[in-house]
Amino acid sequence: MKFYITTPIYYVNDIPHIGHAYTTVAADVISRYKRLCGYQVFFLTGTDEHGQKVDKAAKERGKTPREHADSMIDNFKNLWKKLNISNDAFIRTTDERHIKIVREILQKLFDEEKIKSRSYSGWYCVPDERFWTEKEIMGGNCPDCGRPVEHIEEENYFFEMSKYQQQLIKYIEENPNYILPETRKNEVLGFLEKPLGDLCISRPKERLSWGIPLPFDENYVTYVWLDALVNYYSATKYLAPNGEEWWPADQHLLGKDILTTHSVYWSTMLMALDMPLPKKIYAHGWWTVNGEKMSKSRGNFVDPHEFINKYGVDAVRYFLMREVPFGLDGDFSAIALRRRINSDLANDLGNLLSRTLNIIKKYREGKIPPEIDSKDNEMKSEIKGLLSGPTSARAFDSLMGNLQFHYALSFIWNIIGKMNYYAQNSAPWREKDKDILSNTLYTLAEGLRIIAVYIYPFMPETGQEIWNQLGINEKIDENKFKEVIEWGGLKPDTNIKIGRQLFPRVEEKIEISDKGAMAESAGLSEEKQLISIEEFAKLDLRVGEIKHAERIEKSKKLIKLKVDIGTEERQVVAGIAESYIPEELIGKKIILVSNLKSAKLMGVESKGMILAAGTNERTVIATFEADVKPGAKVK
Ligand code: ME8
Repeated sequence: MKFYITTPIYYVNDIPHIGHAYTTVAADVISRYKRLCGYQVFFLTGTDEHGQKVDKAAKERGKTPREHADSMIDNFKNLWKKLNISNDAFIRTTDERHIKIVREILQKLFDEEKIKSRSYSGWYCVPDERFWTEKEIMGGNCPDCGRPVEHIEEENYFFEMSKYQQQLIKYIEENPNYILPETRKNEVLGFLEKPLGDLCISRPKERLSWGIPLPFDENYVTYVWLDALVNYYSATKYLAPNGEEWWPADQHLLGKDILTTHSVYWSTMLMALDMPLPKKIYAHGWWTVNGEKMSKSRGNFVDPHEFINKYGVDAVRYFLMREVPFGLDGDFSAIALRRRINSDLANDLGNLLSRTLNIIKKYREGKIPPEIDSKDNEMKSEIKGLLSGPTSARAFDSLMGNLQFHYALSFIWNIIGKMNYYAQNSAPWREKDKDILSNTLYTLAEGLRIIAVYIYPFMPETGQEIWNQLGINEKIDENKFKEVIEWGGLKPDTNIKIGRQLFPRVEEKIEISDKGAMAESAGLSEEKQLISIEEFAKLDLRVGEIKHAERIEKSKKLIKLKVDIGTEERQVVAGIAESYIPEELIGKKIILVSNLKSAKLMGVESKGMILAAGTNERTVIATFEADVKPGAKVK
């Protein structure tokens, strides 16, 4: 079983930022998971080094483009190393062998009269390295990035892309998983409703010398995209393992910014070459900072090194995969990252491990106790059922196969939540019955062993550290996923090795060292922290009395409340089910934000929000010192 996955090859005009890290981490998660499932994986990343953009960056630094590219690639390689990226190869478009293959492909298309010369008049956007027609540009600017375009009039070579328009539409329609997510597929089909032009694939050397010369006319170099896209194929010829046939790729992973070039330019080129198309193209969403595009000139460039140095590599990997459903856009915020570290990593996962190991140390002399099945209970079988067995493996595999990282992690954290609840509620350390204590501790330790396997693709160091602390002297990645998630792998009598705290808690408030970008991204730059009294007055805060409370089925966190606010009874959904049982809420006087836009949570309408504060352990709702009437305004 083979699996070939690629990231885009990144331009070397600048250093990589969190957006580049995002795609690369996602590709790494899939690669690690596939390897665990027994696939032989070829995971390719690399750099795109030709073209006007890189040429310009080199000139600005007083270097030749080649010197500039050579000096930049370690920025990528070092970041991937620091992020524990397990790529099998790193391609550079300046590699001799890549250049040779690009030239062979161009020659073939030219010989078959699929590339022709004609005069060209149009507009070029340097940052996007894209041509646009007169009709497409907007007020002299690129319709995509909004920056000024250059007018170009010259004799050029064209790839007859238009001839493949109908074939491509048919292919996309017949292969519904070719372009994902579905919204992106529909965008591409929408784009293909308009006539597709031919693709200008050359630049005269006197205008741009930094590119691969056309084999049939050395006065021209090839358009950077044609060179770049071929990397996915050329790498299979000189960088892939075992000298086997690796084309077509199973998965191209990229950002939505370059979906057209991949789904239209690359697909039609492959059709013209009579080559198979990649099996899947997945375009993920875009990270912004405070709603704005990230760039050095805007000063909101998020440098992954800074966060890895502060919080550790796995916290950053986890945040990127957990915070935003893959496919959607997200806004990067340091505060959100810190919250995730404290809640999901320190509180949920970290506590579960330290709690389990410390009880084993105290009550079982640091040895994994045996499992005594006859004393099973409901909670235990639920944990067991969720973690191991073919149904769990299938459910997880389907989420991973559809790149639903966010949901895959929620699935695991839901189980971690249940295990923490189990640890707390069976209060094992107070239990007199030795068998029940052993049984509970075995369930927690064995559950953690399996959790470590599930999280390994996302957080390889953490997964392995959990195994080490459980006393397992094996490497997770030397096992097969389906076998290793079978219940019972942990041997009784194993000596545990309590080690470092997995995720120390971090300060959630804005830190002085946070750059402007991060503070702003949390919407809390100094200026923004202060509001006027008029702005405060916009909030309609009312005293409410809770009349009715019930848990929302299938939700761990939500409770549905009926709140009397004097004039009416409001339905409000609150995320407090882990801190309160519904009965104890009845009769409490709370503060309700009564003019909040209504929202649906797990399909239940909520009209307002009750105020509460979080401690390390629980969420506590705000109430009043003395009796106040429902409906009174809170000022
Ligand atoms: O386009 N949010 O290179 P590039 C999410 N060389 N992902 C982001 C991002 C952001 N803000 N910024 C960058 C090129 N990315 C070409 C590709 S491929 C044959 C040639 C990620 O350096 C995302 O994967 O501009 C995006 O598609 C890619 O980096 C663009 O990298």
